[in-house]
Parts: sequence; structure tokens; C-alpha cells
Amino acid sequence: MKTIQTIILTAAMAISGFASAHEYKTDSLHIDHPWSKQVPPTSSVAAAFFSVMNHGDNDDVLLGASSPIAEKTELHAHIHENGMMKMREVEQIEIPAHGTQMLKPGGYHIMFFGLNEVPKLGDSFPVTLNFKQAGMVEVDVKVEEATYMPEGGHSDKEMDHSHH
Ligand SMILES: [Cu+2]
Repeated sequence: MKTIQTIILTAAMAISGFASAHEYKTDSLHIDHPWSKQVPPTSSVAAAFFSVMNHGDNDDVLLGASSPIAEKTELHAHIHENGMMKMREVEQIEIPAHGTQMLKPGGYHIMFFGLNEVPKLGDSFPVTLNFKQAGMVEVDVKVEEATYMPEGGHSDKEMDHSHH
């Protein structure tokens, strides 16, 4: 009996494509695969990314985030300034009605400062997202390799080449 269960589980994972994919849904929001880029064990900062779809008729806004792994959590954007990429804190991230907002390397992201523990590759850590309309949404952020790029993140391909 145990063998059969194992086979069924394996098949289900194969069908879903990525065993590590995970998603969260509220009435109107669909948050896909929150992930964090692996950082060195001595790092005091980390960042998290995900895509969020708004299936509702009203705009929503990400107002903030918090996590027990960090002393401080900020919403960040990357901006180009004099040919340099710089990070800057933003007060909120818009999620337009019937639209998708991508948090990804080189764009919007959630930034963790003063890490209490440095998340390791394959680990997950909890983050609470605070949306204006949807309210508090708890997600698990999965730590991926530094080279990881989610599907739909193709606009970063040029940047990616510069690292090699
Ligand atoms: Cu940042």
C-alpha cells in the first residue's frame, strides 16, 4: 500500500511541473512562488520576490511586510541613475485591478535588514504581507540559488549575462 501511495505522490509532483512551486490565494489576489535569493552565511541582508495577480475589480496596494527572520523589512525599488542601479525604499507597491505586479531582481523587491538567521538554500521562512484591500497574507518564502529566475522574468536576461 505504501508503494502505491508513493507512486501517486510522485506522479502528482511530475504533473505540477515544479515540486517546489507554491502559491497563495485571497479573494482577489494570487501570489505565486515567493522566493529569496541565496545569500552568503555572513550576510545581514536578503531580498524576496514573487508575482502577484489581481483578479479583482479594485486596485490593491502592498503597504508593507514583516518577517521574524529580520529586524527590519522594507519595500524597495531599483532605479537607474547615471548608469548605476540603485535601490530605494518605496512606501507602497501598486497591484492594479486585473493586472500583475512582478517583484523580481532588478525591480521591486522586499528587503530584509538585520537578519536574525541567514536562510539557507532550500529553506523557507515566513513573511507577512500587508495589503490595503486583501489585508494580511502569510506566505512562505523559499530560498533559491543565486542564478534562479522565475518564469516570466525574461526581461532580466540581459542583466543575467553580465554576471557570467
Ligand atoms: Cu533592496
